[in-house]
Amino acid sequence: MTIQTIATTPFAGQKPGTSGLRKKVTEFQQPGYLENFVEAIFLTVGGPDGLAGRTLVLGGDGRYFNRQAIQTILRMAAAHGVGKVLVGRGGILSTPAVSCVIRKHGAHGGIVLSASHNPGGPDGDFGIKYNIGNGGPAPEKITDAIFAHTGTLASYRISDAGPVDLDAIGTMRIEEMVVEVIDPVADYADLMQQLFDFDAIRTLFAGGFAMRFDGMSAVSGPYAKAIIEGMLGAPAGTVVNFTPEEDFGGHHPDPNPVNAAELVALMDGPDAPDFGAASDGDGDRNMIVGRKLAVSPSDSLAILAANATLAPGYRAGLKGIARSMPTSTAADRVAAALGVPCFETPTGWKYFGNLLDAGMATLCGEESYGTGSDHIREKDGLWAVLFWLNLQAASGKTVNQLVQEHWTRFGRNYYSRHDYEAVDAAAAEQMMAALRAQLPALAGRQFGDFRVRHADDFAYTDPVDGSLAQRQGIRIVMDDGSRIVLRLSGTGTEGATVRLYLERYEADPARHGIDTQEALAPLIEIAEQVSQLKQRTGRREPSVVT
Ligand code: VG1
Ligand code: CO
Repeated sequence: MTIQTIATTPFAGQKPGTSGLRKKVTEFQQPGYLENFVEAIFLTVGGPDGLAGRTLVLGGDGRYFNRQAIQTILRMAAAHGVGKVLVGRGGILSTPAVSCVIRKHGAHGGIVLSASHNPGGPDGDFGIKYNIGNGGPAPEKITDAIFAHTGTLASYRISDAGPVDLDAIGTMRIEEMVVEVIDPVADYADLMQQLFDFDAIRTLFAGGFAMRFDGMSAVSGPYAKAIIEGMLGAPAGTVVNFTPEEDFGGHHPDPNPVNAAELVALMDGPDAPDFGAASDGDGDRNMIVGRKLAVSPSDSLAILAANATLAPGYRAGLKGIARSMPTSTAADRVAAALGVPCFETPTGWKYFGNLLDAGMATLCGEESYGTGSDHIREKDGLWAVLFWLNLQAASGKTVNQLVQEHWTRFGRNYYSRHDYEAVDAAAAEQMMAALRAQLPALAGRQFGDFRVRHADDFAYTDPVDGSLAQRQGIRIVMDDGSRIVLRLSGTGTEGATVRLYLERYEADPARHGIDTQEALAPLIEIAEQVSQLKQRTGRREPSVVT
């Protein structure tokens, strides 16, 4: 084994987006492409003393190219003098498990290989993300530094050692570096047991409570199988699609009513179990489904917050709640009722890290099926599902009852997101520029029953370190609190994806049964009038409505 220095030249566009660097697999397969980005990570996070003696965590969602990338990264880590790498067996670690393992083992950081909800396979997407020592995604100052390094690289360092066996738990060496293959589930399952009342959930299942968890042939399957069936005693067959496939079985591992249509159809039909749930490619998203009711992720955050003390890990109450800007303001009402602060952050989990580290927030959530807490520094799909199981076990109420009662107490925030995927990037940019130009004229403007109270391009100053994130999305807030939000996705790999978020508050319980799109129709119209989204993108309809 020898350490080699390989000459390279920079690749354009290795800029991490909302959640790491995501590109087509074919782009990652270019010689040197992955290596350059990993070299840039190591140069950035090593500091003056390099990475000598440090521990890193490494794993991914099992998608195509995962195993190959892991072998390359291990050989590069060895060349950079890393002391030890903890790698999930088979190269598997869900995103929340990486966060958990980094924290539990006091690692310097970790590398997550995932493009999350993006499709996998040879023609699909791949991704890589660096997480820091708190277990969370690297903040922008680090991702910016990584990007800067990618522009100036002339070489990278790598050991010429052969591939290591990832399939057996155990320890081996590459150069001086220790590679420890760990059980991907154990540390995570242990943490879940500390947070939730597993006895009560076991009793619930023993009493005949029926559930379906759809692993979407992605990474959460092994976790859900071990915890829900193994530890909580749910009958075999409760967890379906539990084997991570390199192409996710050809499915889109994005748990929403469109992509998890089979689960939603089951929950709508005569054979519906009591509870349905699903997770995404890398296991950090969750979908919660009751009978004939897919819970809006924004509502899920609010409901978990309002009932948090039913779970042992949250018995002491919440320090605060944080939500991303496009997420509905349902959680704000709960925070107000609890007398705790509610923070509004830009899209992406990296903005929650400081609030969690500082003890300013306990629960966090995003409208994109992401919910989490201070137990780790990533959103956590299975955690949310276990939280909902705990609520049902402790309260004896169904998902439907919990949701209805919440709306009766706090009012209902009708909410929807319309995605226009893979549209022409220039047209999308022009639309955003035109929106920005209109902002000053929007305030005070009347649109039918709605009057604009406030319109801006969302900017966020981190209350902990003062860092500023600008241009995070156009926000149009009406007098009654209804909102229209427009932003461009930072996770796509084709053209641009425009996201239009719509929210309308309804206090009157007699009006809580309206179809969501109908309730939002006037706002959808105003959004089109202001943005000319359809005309500019040449689309008659959104690609996905959730
Ligand atoms: C999307 C979601 C965002 C989420 C991000 C990563 O980002 O909107 O809320 O944090 O994906 O989720 P964007 O920039 O495409 O809107 V995951 O589960 O793909 O890591
Ligand atoms: Co994800």
